[in-house]
Amino acid sequence: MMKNSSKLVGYIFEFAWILPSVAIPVAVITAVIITAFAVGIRVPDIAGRIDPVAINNVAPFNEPGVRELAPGRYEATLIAQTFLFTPNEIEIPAGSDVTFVLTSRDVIHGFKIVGTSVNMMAVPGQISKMTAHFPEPGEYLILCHEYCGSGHHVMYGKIIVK
Ligand SMILES: [Cu+2]
Repeated sequence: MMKNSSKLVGYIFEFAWILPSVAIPVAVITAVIITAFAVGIRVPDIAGRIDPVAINNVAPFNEPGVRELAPGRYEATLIAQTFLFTPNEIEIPAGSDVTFVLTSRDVIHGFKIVGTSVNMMAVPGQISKMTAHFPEPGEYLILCHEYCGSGHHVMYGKIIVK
């Protein structure tokens, strides 16, 4: 009798450890699935490679700015360099989907649009791409969030949604 009850306590303690070791990974995987599919948080695509020295001659970076692809769909091409974005102000109509195509001319920069899920790295030699929806009119701040030198704190831009 005594032997059996101590065995039972042993099982309970073992279960108390097994349960979180299964429940914690399940909770983490569930959180990843929810953020990926329900909340729309995405890892930015690596959309291609580019020679950082030849940016001025390679489309679409030879003409940075906003292009209309279809009604309500736009592509914004931006170049990051110390210490500015080109262009540093973008205007789009409310309700549009904008795909940001980004690269860096010199060092690694960040590209964060405050208030949206857009958060990319601008890496020399790499093209980054991410799409965001802008349902409401307003102004959105673009920030470089990767320390890039002495003028990093003045590296920002603006998206005006009309
Ligand atoms: Cu910076």
